[in-house]
This record gives sequence, structure tokens and C-alpha cells, in this order.
Amino acid sequence: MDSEQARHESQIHTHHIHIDGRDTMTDLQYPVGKLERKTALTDVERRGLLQEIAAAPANMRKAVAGLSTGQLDTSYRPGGWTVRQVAHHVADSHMNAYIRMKLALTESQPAIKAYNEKLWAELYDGRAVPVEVSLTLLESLHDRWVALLRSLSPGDFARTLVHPEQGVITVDFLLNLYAWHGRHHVAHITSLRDRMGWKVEG
Ligand code: NI
Repeated sequence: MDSEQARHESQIHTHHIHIDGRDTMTDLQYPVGKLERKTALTDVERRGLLQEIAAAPANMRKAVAGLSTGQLDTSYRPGGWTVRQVAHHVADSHMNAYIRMKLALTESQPAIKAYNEKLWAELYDGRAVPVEVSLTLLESLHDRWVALLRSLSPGDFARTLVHPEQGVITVDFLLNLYAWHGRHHVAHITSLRDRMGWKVEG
């Protein structure tokens, strides 16, 4: 994600569509609501979020199941990424997330690097590679990520890192952020399917 929220918020001002007083563009962009920032989590919260991260690859696989090439190359909202770009973006983002967590777990408050997610999504692999490539990538990545997360102590979750835009954040913050992030993007695809009446398999 990476300042995705900030970037989306600035976009909202240029792309608002109001129908019957409802902010339709915000509904399309935030089908599961905006991120609720959390710095420190309880044990119960961590367990729930860990389950969400564990379930994200299967949820993404289900969200894109049975879609045609034309459907995969449809934008989830006007001016937004295609379904294919969304799937590849989640892989881009979660690879960065995993590395950020490992940096935080092995260095003293490391400074991490942002990346330009919009330009990453426009590179050839993000626009054109079969979604299956990122589905299997996500499955492997999340297997390792969840194994790592399950091994952490409360002190590990409190470790800090410095994000260029968010400032000092914790591993807990990242856990909460990326659990939301997976749900957020899966819902872009499932809500598009709903609106388009595209059949859901199984
Ligand atoms: Ni994102």
C-alpha cells in the first residue's frame, strides 16, 4: 500500500461523483472502509489479523476465478487499475511488506523505502502477466509470512521502523495495515463482479 490512502484521498477530490448525495467514488475505492490505523494490538486482535493474512491468497484466487481475459483487463472503477493490475499490485505490496517486517525484526528502527506503486502497476509484468503468477506468488509469500508472524513475541510486534511518509510505525501497525490491504483489494474485485453481474464459480 504505501501512502495509498493519502494518494487515494488526493484523488478523491478530483474524481468525486455524487449520486443521490452518496459519495459513489469513495464507495468504489473503499468497499471495506478506510484503514483504521493502530499502533499497538492485543493478542486477540493479532490472532484475528493473522488469520486474515493467512486467508488472503485464497480470497484473491476466489475473487478472480473464472474471469475471462477481457474481464481481467477491466478497471474496477473509472480510472482505476484493472483486475489484473490489482492482483499483481497486492503481490508487489505484500513482498515489500514482508521485507519491511523482516528489516524491523533484524535492525534497530530501520528506515524503509517507499515505492511508486502506480508506476510499478504500469510496468509490463503488472499489466500483462497472467494473474496465476501472482496467485501462486501470494500463496508462497503468505505461507512464509504467516509462519514468521506466528513465531513472534509481543516484544517483536512492538518493534519499530521508519516509513518516509508514515513516520515511526510498529510491526503491529504493519500487521493491521496489510490485513486491511488484502481485504481492500479483494473487495475491489468482488464488488466489480457484483456490479457487472459476473458469475462467481463454486
Ligand atoms: Ni494497495
